[in-house]
Amino acid sequence: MGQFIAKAYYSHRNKRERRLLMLGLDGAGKTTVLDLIKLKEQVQIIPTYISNIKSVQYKNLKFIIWDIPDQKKNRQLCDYYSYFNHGLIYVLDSTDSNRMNDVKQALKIIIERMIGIPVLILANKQDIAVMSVSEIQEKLQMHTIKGIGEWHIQRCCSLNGEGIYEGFSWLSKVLNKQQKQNGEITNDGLDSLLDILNNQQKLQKCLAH
Ligand SMILES: Nc1nc2c(ncn2[C@@H]2O[C@H](COP(=O)(O)OP(=O)(O)OP(=O)(O)O)[C@@H](O)[C@H]2O)c(=O)[nH]1
Ligand SMILES: [Mg+2]
Repeated sequence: MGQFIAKAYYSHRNKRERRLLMLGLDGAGKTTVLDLIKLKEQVQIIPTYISNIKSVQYKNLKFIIWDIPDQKKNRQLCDYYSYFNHGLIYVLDSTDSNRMNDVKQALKIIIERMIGIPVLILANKQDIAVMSVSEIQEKLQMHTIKGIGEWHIQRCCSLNGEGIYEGFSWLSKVLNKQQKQNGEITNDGLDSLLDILNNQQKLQKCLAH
């Protein structure tokens, strides 16, 4: 009986998990966004896993978010992206108009690799922004990317939290809608991925390349 309850609990719990990638150029504010949510939502950091995979409860969903610093150096980690395929949070620095082409290019590469993935773009640092959301939209030309699914650009400031919850709320609505249309998502592969990532030696080797 106990086993049955445990199984039912785990299967219910897993059904509500969504694995999200968090990408963005260096210094865009990814870690600040996650730290902010952590403070407000009592995030439970998975202690034995590498520190930049975090679990955040948002309404009925539990997001497992992988914040990946400096994607250029971590190219080898791209092989693991496909496990975090329920949604993409792309954080961009709204003061950094010089690197918008790099942002556009990075988005194109990842979206063409993960066709149809819902994309939340956090236009961060709006407290000191030099670009408005409409300017960012104009520069990114999201609709021209092959395989683009639902996407949304959210103005935000991760220092004071403005806009962050609106962004997550949009994402959770899209994910809940997809669940209704496509049925429950299973988490095949997550445990093995975390095992791999847990193996620090292998990860270090990846980072060294
Ligand atoms: N003014 C302002 N500064 C911000 C905001 N969000 C982040 N920052 C600052 O931007 C800097 C970089 O933030 P991080 O969160 O470390 O950026 P990151 O994307 O995780 O960077 P990497 O780990 O290097 O890829 C820090 O000094 C933050 O305090 C914001 O909304 N407004
Ligand atoms: Mg960081």
